[in-house]
Amino acid sequence: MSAPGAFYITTPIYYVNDSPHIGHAYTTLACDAVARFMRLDGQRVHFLTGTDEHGQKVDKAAEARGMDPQSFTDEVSQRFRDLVAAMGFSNDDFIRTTEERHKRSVQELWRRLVDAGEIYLGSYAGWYAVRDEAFYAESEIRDGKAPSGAPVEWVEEPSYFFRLSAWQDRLLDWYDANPDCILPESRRNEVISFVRGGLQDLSVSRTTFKWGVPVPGDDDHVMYVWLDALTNYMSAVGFPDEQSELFRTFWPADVHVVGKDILRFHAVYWPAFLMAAGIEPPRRIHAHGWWTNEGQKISKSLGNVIDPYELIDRYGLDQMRYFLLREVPFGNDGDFSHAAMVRRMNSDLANDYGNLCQRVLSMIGKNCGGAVPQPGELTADDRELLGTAENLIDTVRAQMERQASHQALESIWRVIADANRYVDSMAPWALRKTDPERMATVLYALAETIRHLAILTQPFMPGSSEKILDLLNVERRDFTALGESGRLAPGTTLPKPAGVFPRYVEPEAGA
Ligand code: ME8
Repeated sequence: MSAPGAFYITTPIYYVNDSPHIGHAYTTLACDAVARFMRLDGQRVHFLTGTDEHGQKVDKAAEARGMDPQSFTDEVSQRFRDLVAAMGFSNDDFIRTTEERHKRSVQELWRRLVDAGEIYLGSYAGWYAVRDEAFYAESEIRDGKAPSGAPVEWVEEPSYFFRLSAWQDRLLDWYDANPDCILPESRRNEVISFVRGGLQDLSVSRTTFKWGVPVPGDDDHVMYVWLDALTNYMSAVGFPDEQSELFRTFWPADVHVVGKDILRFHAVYWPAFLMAAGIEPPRRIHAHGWWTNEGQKISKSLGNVIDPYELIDRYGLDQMRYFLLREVPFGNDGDFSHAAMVRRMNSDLANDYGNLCQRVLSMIGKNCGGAVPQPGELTADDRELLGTAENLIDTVRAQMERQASHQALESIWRVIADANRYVDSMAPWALRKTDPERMATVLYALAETIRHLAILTQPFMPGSSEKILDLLNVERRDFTALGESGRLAPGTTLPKPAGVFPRYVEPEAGA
């Protein structure tokens, strides 16, 4: 993996044939939560996203708009950058495959593959799906379509080939030696059985259009867009300068997060290219599932594409982030529905987390002079709640090491439920008159629990967590502040409490 203490995570680079939608936002969000978590946990993180700008699909989209491909890609790539800003993503870099640093890197990879005898000139005659930018064997074509449903066209042209067929056993050995290199397990099994079924040499250049990186020494060919695109993960950390600090620190990548549609490219072709060039393959490829909209496949022709900006406007950024990360086990398919979104927003956020913070902070505001209360001796119940909050990091860390944000959130919400039960059973409002010292202890234990919760929810809901930590006047917010070392100091003045998670209320009809 990256050097000790370093962590490199990537999203796919998105095609610039179209505007970003919820699927793109989701993949980058999944990475953002992990990247933020690792930073708070003291790792040096490199989080990369970007755009895939070459190939026939983008070329055709530019042509359809009557634009030259470079101006077209400049325009559409900017929309992906705008989404990064709107979603508050914390990526450290944004790569475009039309940048010089990338062209230099992919041409060097090509030369190394040629030097290693892994590329030869031949000619291709077969099916190609522009929508998938993928070659398909005759046996894969059903009713004139690719297995993905994409239309195919017959292509015959001179082509360079990569000797993929020679890599079958070494790929199988690699999967075998690295049980977690493809997640989830069900997808790993699919990849292994695909490779066991035998591999064909792969066409890695095209001659019928020009929009790509030229093949070194043969300008008639541009490189196959997937060889070009996959290499972005290395270009961004300085390849071919393998002695650079960036490359030595971050290569091989710890995890490439991808949608299930592009797993084969990442889990078969990419490690084969790298091993063939004598470069270490990535540590993990984690494939997530597909979002549908109110039960329907998302597609432009159905007109049901979900615009991330609309979700942010309607529900709020952190609410949307929470929903996407919590609703679906990472790796599974998931459905977006308004009803499910509102349920999560009102029940998990407003009722469970929001209400806990609101109750505790307003009781402190009213009954403790607006300052962190001075606790008395802790009872077994108090210690149990605090212990649960303090130990939460161990559980969540193990879950985040497997990119399982949904599990991490479930674990955090179990502690929120514990804390709410504790409030109900301790009834601090009743202690106010009968035993104010005990009330102060209970509110202190709760404030400390909320401090832990808010530190841990930062990767998922950065803005709201920040507000809660502000309300507790907490300065140190990384994970070293968890436990005793960051304890709230009794007597610290707190700002006036304010609600953090509003309830969703349906707009009045006609409003
Ligand atoms: O494939 N649900 O780019 P792309 C979940 N350029 N995720 C979705 C989704 C949905 N309905 N729709 C899209 C490419 N995605 C290549 C990648 S990488 C070297 C090159 C997400 O613009 C998901 O992550 O078609 C999927 O893998 C990605 O968008 C495909 O983006």
